[in-house]
Amino acid sequence: MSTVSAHVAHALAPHITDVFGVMGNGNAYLIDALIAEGVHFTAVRHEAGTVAAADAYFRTSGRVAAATATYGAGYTNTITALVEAARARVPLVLVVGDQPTTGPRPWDVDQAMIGAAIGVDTFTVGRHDATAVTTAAVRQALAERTAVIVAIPYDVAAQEVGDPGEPPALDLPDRRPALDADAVASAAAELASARRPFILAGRGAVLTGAGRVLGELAEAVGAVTGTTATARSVFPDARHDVGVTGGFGHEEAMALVRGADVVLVVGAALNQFTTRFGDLFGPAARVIQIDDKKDATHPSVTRFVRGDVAEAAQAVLDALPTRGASEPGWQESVAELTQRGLHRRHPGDGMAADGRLDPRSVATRLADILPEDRVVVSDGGHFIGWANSYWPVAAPHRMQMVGTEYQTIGLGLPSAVGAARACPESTIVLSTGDGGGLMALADLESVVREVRRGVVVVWNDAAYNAEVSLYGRRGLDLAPMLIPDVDFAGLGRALGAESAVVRTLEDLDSLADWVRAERDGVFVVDCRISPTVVAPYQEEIIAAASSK
Ligand SMILES: Cc1ncc(C[n+]2csc(CCOP(=O)(O)OP(=O)(O)O)c2C)c(N)n1
Repeated sequence: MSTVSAHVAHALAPHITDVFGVMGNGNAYLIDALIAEGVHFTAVRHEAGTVAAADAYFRTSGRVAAATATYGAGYTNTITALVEAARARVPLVLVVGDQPTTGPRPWDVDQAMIGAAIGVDTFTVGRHDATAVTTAAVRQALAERTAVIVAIPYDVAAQEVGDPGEPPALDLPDRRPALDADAVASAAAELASARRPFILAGRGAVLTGAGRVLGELAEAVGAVTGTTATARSVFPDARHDVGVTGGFGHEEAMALVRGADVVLVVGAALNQFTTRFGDLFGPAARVIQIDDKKDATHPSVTRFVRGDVAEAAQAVLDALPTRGASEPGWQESVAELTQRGLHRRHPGDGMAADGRLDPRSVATRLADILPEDRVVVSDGGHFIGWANSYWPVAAPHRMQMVGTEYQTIGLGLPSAVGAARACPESTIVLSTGDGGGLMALADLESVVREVRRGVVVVWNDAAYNAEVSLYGRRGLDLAPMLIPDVDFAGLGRALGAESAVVRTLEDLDSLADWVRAERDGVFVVDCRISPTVVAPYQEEIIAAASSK
């Protein structure tokens, strides 16, 4: 005999390796059954972390994400992370308890309605359909690349319902939009005629594994390439790549991009950050966009090709009438830039006038210290500019910016746990602010317990500096934007990590020694940086906000 929860676990097990969870009355039987099925269970300490860890597990490994929480309060604690996963097109199954089939108890809420409100479908299992319903949920998560909820009503979770039998085949429907051959041919002709072509790849290129074909396309037309912040290093050949575009980009490289006459945008939505609030491309540039969305996502787009990103890029490559039409020296201009310091950034002044560290100097020194096998996980906040501009990225899965789609902070610590499960052989480096770090503090315990080898970099400026730099300048009361000097090194030590408070650049030597010793464990570097050094990308945001 086996329970409804065991049927759910049995249907899930062929599709997942890992599940991240917090246990409660609503999912106790499920977790037990998943473990019995051989699925690896990782405990996190806050339910937001269950989804955040699973989401980062997918982003880093490409494998289906799974999380679990109990009903009611456990479920509602997951919502912010769940919105992020759904909007970031992460195939994720969240299994939760739910109100009994007999109706809500005083501590229940209408969970399916909350799911509907955030655009995430709920698949509620019954006594006799748990296997089929769970399989349908997995099918939707994968076919639509989205998050789904499997809900187990409280009164059926532990009911014995007999042998689950073999789960039905997944039979994934092909949801790729049909390619318009004329649109492909026109895009290919336009690209082939370009004198200074530029190919910009975004996360859609990473998600569909388009890196190789985009590399061939760039080679065929003689294009300069670049990426959005979430697709760094997707092009296999770095020689003609200007790296990240937008506010994290290098000034001269962005000037080069502005000189492009034809731009091919692949799997990038062209948001305000990528486009530098509209300034990335020259006014005369023709902009071709390949995306699976219904329509072009930006007014600058002059030609839209709808399709699966990798498939459409391949079709454009196949349809090229000529090869290598670009201006002599166009691609080589990237090499010149590289010689002149494309990958070097302002080294900072060591110390800022307020006696705290210049974050640019810390970022520069950390770029030397951090091991090359790293997977960087970055939470959100003003500090994101430092890791993104100063630390090279070896492959797309080695830099994960979490929370970007929903613009949420506070998912960094549990995301590091998911990345560690995805890449156990790598050093996991978390880049977090003090604000986001405190929001997710419960899962510092999970990081110390679960990350085999990791470094937690806290950009500790005693402030919500994204706010200080914007609203502080406008004269709003600073007090709510400030945070006391929190001792993250002490917090780390209390939970079993090694750590250092970093007040001078020399204080980073202990981290360098630790990295050199190649020891396992987690090292918390509590970097006391100055809030007065504002990142260039943030200046762009401030300028755009004040021109409105
Ligand atoms: C869940 C959530 N709450 C609040 C915000 C607004 N917000 C954006 S950045 C930020 C400050 C983050 O502070 P910290 O982590 O210390 O990084 P810093 O900006 O100081 O570099 C805040 C509060 C948000 N994006 N998400």
